Amino acid sequence: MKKVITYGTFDLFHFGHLEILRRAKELGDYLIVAVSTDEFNWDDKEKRCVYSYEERAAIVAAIDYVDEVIPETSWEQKESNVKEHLVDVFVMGDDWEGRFDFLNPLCEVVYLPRTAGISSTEVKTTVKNRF
Ligand code: C2G
Repeated sequence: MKKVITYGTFDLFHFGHLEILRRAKELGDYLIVAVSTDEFNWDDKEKRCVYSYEERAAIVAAIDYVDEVIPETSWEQKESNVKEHLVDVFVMGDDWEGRFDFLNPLCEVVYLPRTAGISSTEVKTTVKNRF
């Protein structure tokens, strides 16, 4: 079984998130998604989410492409995750190009093109301006 992993906040889940999960799953048979916790988002990414970790994780877990959801609590957990879960492929959007190449000896590292024209920030702006 070829195992794939990817990481993200997945707040205000949108088509760009769906597309990265779809393409990540195409690279293997089993997709693990690490969803960043509220504490990690606030302490390390200075991101304040609309939805809580529990809500974001539940939405991601409900996606057909996703086989397992784990919490992302630190930047440093990726190497241990890859080892513990026997991951074959590490996937991120290409806004992260090069940032995780250090994982190369452990697994294949793939950066996929972001879906243009959508982001959680743009969703917030659209909702604010349009409604
Ligand atoms: N993404 C995408 N297209 C978009 C928006 C996002 O392909 N239009 C991808 C991102 O490149 C990322 C994933 O969707 O791979 C999740 O994006 P975010 O929820 O914004 O996550 P991020 O803040 O990038 O956190 O340790 C890594 C971090 O947890 C990633």
